[in-house]
Parts: sequence; structure tokens; C-alpha cells
Amino acid sequence: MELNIDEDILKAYGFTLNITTLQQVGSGHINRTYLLSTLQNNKQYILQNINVHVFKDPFAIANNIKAVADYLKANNPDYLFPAPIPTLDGHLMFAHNGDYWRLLPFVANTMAFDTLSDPKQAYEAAKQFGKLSRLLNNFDTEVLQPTIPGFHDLAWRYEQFTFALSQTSTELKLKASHEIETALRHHFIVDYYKSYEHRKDFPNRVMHHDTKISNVLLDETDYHGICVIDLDTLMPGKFISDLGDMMRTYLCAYAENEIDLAKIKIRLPYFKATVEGYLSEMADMLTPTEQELILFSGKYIVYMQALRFLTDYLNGSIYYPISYPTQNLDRAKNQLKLLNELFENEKILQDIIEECLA
Ligand code: GN1
Ligand code: MG
Repeated sequence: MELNIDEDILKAYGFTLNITTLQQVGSGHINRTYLLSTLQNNKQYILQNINVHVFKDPFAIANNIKAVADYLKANNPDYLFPAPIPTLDGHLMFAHNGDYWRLLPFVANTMAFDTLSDPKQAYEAAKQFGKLSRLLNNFDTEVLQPTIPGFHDLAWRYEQFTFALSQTSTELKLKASHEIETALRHHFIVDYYKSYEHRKDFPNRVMHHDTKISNVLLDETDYHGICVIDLDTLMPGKFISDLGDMMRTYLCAYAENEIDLAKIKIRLPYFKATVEGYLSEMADMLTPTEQELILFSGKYIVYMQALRFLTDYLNGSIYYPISYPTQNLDRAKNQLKLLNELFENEKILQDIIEECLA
């Protein structure tokens, strides 16, 4: 699909419309992303429109990325961190009629995936996110602002779910009755999270907070990790956020939109590769409490994502775009099945973790 956008946006970056083409790309739910190809310098870029309904303070994103980019540049100048390219006037975003746009480097010869077909990909992807955490281990998290307050606060997500439940229609409640019951029954995950939240050796770290597999670029020929992308939710958080979302999206051969629940299974070699890849960077940084929570990270994120899809379904699907009415309910079913898989395989998964930590 080729699209035209207001030339002012292109001009802010020194491009003109007649020799520039745009093509919508990516599988993200929130922002609109375009591949920009221009004859001006025969280069390609990523142009992105930030969803301001979700990110109410786009400056928080821009400032966080800038602070981290400056730090990485000073400490690890060779690390590829795809920060926005400033406008001709030196701004990190271009404000236009209430919208915010940003231009990002296009990293050639790489691929992003929605599902994985080789454990090596899981290892490489997990290593990339682990590397980012390692390089930022000494970065002062206080410098960063939350770009979405409470984003991975499981107790708050649970409250949003029960609130949606109290407000929704009888019809939606009936359609989702089984999933609602399952979600309520797993409330103990919230209690478990709360019991650890304030422990001394459960530090705040700079977390990416959206480590799903489509947010890391791998070399298109040999799958070695190149860099992580989608830095909107780079902000302080707990390590379980990043490792958990890797488990959510690397372990199963089918992604969150799959409706055949029989296909939602955990692939043990991918689990091992994910933990190994992550620990290849982070093993020396993790505290005893963090090590104890490796498997919990998967339960925490998969449960939270199930709650988020279910909450959105009960709210009338106002957050996650859908292509048919019950899609968010189906996504919740998918995530609850994955959660069940984590519990069913708990013993063997924990054994793999012990083996990787040894
Ligand atoms: C959203 O936009 P995207 O696809 O990168 C969401 C994540 C969810 C993910 C589920 C800001 O990410 O938290 O894990 O969908 N991002 C936001 O696919 O809500
Ligand atoms: Mg994202």
C-alpha cells in the first residue's frame, strides 16, 4: 500500500514528496509505521506516527530515548541503538496538527518475526534484550520517566479488569464467562507479585517492556541478533517484564492471534534457548531474588496480557485494534492457554532454568 502524507512532515526531515514513497509496515498494535524510501540520498528510513491516545506524553518517550542513547554513545559507542533521527531544526519529533512523528534509521538486511522457527532465533533475540539490560545496568533509572504510568503493574491491571467486569454488558460477560472465571481464579499471581515487589534485591532496571519477538531485528541470512527496536516503553521496571514477554512470544510456534488452542504449546528447546540467550548477558547481574523469579516472569507477563485482552474485550475493544468482534476474547483465550502450559510444564521448565544457572 502506498500512501501520501502531508509534505510538511517530510520537509521537517529534508525530504520532498515527489521523490519519496511510503509503505505501511509492521505488526504493532499501537503506532502507525511506514517504510520511507527516498531518491534524495537513495536511503530508506522508518517513519512513525506515535499514538497519542496511548502515549499521552510523547516527550517522555523522546527524553528517555535521548538520555539512554547519550549514555550508550558515551559508554558503548559501537552498540547499535536505533534512536530517532532529529528534524532539520534538531527536534527529536515533529509535531504536526496534534500528531507526533519521528524518523528512525532503517536497518538493512535484517528481519523481524512474529513467530520463531529455530531455537537459535530465540537465543539471539533473548541475548539482544539481555545485552541492552546489561549495558544499562549502571544507568540511573531515576532519570527516566514512565511513558505509560502503571504499565506493568499487575495489581493495577487486575483492578482494571475487575472494573471492566463491573461495567460491561451482560452479553459480553456471558460470552467471556469461562475466561473471566479463569482470570479470577489466577488472582494468586497478583498476590505473589506483590509479595516480591518491594524486596530489596528486586531492583528497578531500565526495561524495554515490549520484548515481543517482532521487536528485535535478526540478520536475515544467519539470524544473528542485530538490535532491538520499538523503544516507546523504555523506562524503569523489573527484569520480569522483559524476560516474561520473551517467554510469551518465543516459546509457542503460534502467536497471540491464533484461535486453534490445540496449537498453543510450549517448545522446550525454545525455552532453553531463551533462558540461555538472556543469561549469556545477564547471568552476573541477576540477584538471588531475580534468579528465583525466572519462571515466574513468564506467568506474570502471560497472565497480564490475558487480563489486558480480556479487559479490552469487556470494554468494547477500545485499545487493541480488532479485525472481528470477538478477537480480543480469542486473544485472551490464547494467552490463558499459554499460561496453563507454563503451569503444566512447571517442573521441567524449572529444571531447565537450574541447568542454565549452574
Ligand atoms: C502492544 O504496539 P505493540 O504491538 O508493540 C502493547 C504491548 C503488548 C502488545 C501485545 C503500548 O505492543 O504492551 O504486549 O501490544 N503496547 C502498548 O501484542 O500497550
Ligand atoms: Mg510496542
